[in-house]
Amino acid sequence: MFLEEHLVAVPFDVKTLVLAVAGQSKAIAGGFLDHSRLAGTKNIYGEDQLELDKWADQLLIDAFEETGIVRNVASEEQGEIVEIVKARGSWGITIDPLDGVSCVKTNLAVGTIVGMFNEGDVLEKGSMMDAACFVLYGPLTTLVYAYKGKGVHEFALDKKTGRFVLREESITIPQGEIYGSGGLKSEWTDAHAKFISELEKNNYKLRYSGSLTADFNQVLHYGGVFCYPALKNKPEGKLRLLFEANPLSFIAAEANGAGSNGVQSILDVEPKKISDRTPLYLGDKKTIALAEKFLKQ
Ligand code: P6P
Repeated sequence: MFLEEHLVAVPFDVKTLVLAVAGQSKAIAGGFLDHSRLAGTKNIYGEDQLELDKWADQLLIDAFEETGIVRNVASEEQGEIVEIVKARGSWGITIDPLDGVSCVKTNLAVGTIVGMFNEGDVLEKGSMMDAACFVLYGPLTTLVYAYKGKGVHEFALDKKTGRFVLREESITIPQGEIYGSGGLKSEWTDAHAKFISELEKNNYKLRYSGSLTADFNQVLHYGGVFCYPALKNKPEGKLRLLFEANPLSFIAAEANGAGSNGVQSILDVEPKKISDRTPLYLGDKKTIALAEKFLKQ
């Protein structure tokens, strides 16, 4: 089954938005060689932007504008929310155009992460999200989408035909024994260090690539947990609430898993500003419950 056929099961607007991402992902997948120089600019987090970041960002913003149904786009690469005045629709979109872009240098998988709100307010809690998707640029280019209540489904790009073909339907996160944790061990809080030590005592295996989308995708298929915790000198952690934590927590929850900041569901966190960061634990329900048991102490 092709992506466009599978999307018949969701509202037409959601189909339009997911297909807009799928369309641009083909251009992005083909652009890594030509756009990997530094752009000489920094994003709202003060991080150096590659040409890739800005190029992928503009491709996606233009594609969402082209749909005619998107009113606001909040992007990790833009300082402010991009208002699309002539839009006839009211969708609000969050994008991390190229998450993990520093991994392009070492040819590791990187991703595009998208959140979709039909009422247009991208600063709503993640629980108000209607749909989310991510693209993973690895040995395969895969697209995973979720619409509220309709499960999580994965497609792979057939580069011979340019079409996304169903690879796995109704994915649920199994109880697994993989863990990945960001941050320097010396910066981990005692609670997080005790959690990781408990995982290792229970034979969890370390898998960490430095690319959130790739590391989450591994947990989506094999279970366990990906975490980027609060650190001693960074209580808010590193990852972005709107652009990374919310869409991936939405997908995790739709796959019968969970996303937490260590004390509560990410989807219940009230964003304050578009640049909010958050500690993040994504994984199977049992492992996330164990994380919260340690982190709440
Ligand atoms: P560190 C990539 O820069 C990113 O935002 C996520 O994709 C990834 O999980 C994390 O940062 C890696 O951070 O500190 O391990 O390099």
